[in-house]
Amino acid sequence: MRITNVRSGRIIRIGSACAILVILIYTLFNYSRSEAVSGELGERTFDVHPEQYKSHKDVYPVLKTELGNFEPRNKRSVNGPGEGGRPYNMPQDRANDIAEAESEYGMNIAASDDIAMNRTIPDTRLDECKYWHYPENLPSTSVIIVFHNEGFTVLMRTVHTVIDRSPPNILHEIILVDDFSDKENLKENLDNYIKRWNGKVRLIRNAQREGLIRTRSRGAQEATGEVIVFLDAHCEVNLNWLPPLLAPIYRDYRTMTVPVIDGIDHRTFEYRPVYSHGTNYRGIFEWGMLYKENEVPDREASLHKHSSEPYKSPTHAGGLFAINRKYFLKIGAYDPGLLVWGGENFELSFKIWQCGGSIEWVPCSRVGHVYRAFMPYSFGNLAKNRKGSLITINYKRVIETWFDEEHKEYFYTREPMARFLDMGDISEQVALKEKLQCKSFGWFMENVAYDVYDKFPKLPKNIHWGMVKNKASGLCMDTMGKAAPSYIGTSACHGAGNNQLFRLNEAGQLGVGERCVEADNDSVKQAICRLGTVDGPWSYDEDLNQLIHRLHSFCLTLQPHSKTLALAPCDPNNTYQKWTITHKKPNW
Ligand code: LR7
Ligand code: MN
Repeated sequence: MRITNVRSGRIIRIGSACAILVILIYTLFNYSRSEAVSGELGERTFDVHPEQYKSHKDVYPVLKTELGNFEPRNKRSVNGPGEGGRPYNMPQDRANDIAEAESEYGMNIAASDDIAMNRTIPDTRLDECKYWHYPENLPSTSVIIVFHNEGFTVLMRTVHTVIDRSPPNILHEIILVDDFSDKENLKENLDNYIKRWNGKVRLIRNAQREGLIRTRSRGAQEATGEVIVFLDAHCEVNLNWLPPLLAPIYRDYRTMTVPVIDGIDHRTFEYRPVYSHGTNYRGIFEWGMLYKENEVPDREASLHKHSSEPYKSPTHAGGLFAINRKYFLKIGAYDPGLLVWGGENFELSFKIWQCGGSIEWVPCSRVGHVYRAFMPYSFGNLAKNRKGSLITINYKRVIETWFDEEHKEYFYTREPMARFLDMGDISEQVALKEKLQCKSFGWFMENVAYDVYDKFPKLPKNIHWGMVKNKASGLCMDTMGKAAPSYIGTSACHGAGNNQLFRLNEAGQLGVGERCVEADNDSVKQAICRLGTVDGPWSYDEDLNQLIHRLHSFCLTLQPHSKTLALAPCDPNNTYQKWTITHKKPNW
């Protein structure tokens, strides 16, 4: 098995929703056709052309030998900064501008400012995509873009590409929702700029900061199209991106669709595919609720004749998707108790799947997204009076609503601190789940997210968790905030955050976050845990307080002079080999 990290050109960003570990499993595709049609329509209170659900005639895209009905006929070839999606390397004398832009926006807005709004980008689709013909009368669409302090040209390029690359009769409107930005050029300047679109682009502004989750729900309320498409405020949609996204929704209003996301480099604005050509991935998760991607398993791939066809996915990254507006509102939009950023992608996914809908990824719809260097904004007042990680609070709300007891246990094993977090009141979410008669999480795991277990098996219980404190020195094991793989260090014990929070499980795995502690004679490292495994070499001697590496039969030792960690022959009298692993209920 090979593990590949994609996003930002094969870089993993751990600890954010963009921390995507793509797992390449080379599967043999079995081309046998079976129709993934939902025959039963359920309650229909929507204005989504009921007659089309009675017969499935004319609602399916058809692959022909002639160019697709929505394919652009004329292609441009232009020279200039960033044209063709090529990297734009700014001259050396602009180094200060670049540094300033990067630190203010997490991306090089100075480069974006030099690049044409309607620049050309490479067509990253499979060639086959050009030959699909879609139903002509696809549903009218509102594109919703929420933003907080985004770079002006990046935000406007998102709008320009949507206008330029969407069929005008299908694109009903673009709604920009300003989540209380304070940048000057996003005020009057923006009001004036969008006038060129004669009302097709609408701008609404929050009276206070709401966070992206509530802001999106507001956009959905305000929209008047039949389908809504959400985009982050730093995207470029690719050729003929919209019809393939709409076709599955037109067929069944309970299907949410997700484009395949390409990468736009935050420094050079190079536009490039994230996945290797022709391979399909889908969204999954690990038990700490970090978003992951996995090559589409055979069980799903074998249902499709063409690799350009949409396929089912357990979840999605969060930012870019299309959904029938009334359906989105009927299933409660997003849980309004979710705060600012994170976990909403899982909430919506579990809700859709468990309550009768489905999620499809659409290989012929491609949208570029700028992966930032870091998150440039704070959570502001929204994080006030919240103890502990806001994102983990969101995860807790989602898992307490949608998981069953067995799976909740895996989450708390992986994120033991989450037990102590105050998630607020979820009774309305639970009532909604009852009302919609949603299926169990077990059903979801067995029928939809079955590939999660292959990579992230059920977790054995923790024997001990918390700070790993050395008796002789009083120091604690510490990740030192470094990215894996790297050495594990030691520092004064504080137990705050996650850097000193280790877990030893029944199967001998010593973990910290999604990493595992690995050791040889002269070093102790953290590395991403081997996929598909939950065991490890460690055991804890309760009497001698030793952490024993069973493979080497050596003990974990703090080296007195360097304060670094190593393995050494076990010596019951050596207090540098004695460790306690303890946690306290946090003092919140
Ligand atoms: O308080 C805020 N208010 C906002 O309106 C914070 C952000 N925002 C806006 C922001 O301007 C942007 O347009 O919300 C949008 C998303 O914020 P980002 O771009 O900072 O998020 P992200 O790209 O780092 O994170 C991903 O996970 C988020 C979890 O809540 C959202 O779902 C993002 O939409 C999502 N992005 C994607 O899925 C794009 C693909 C990246 C990956 C993986
Ligand atoms: Mn984003």
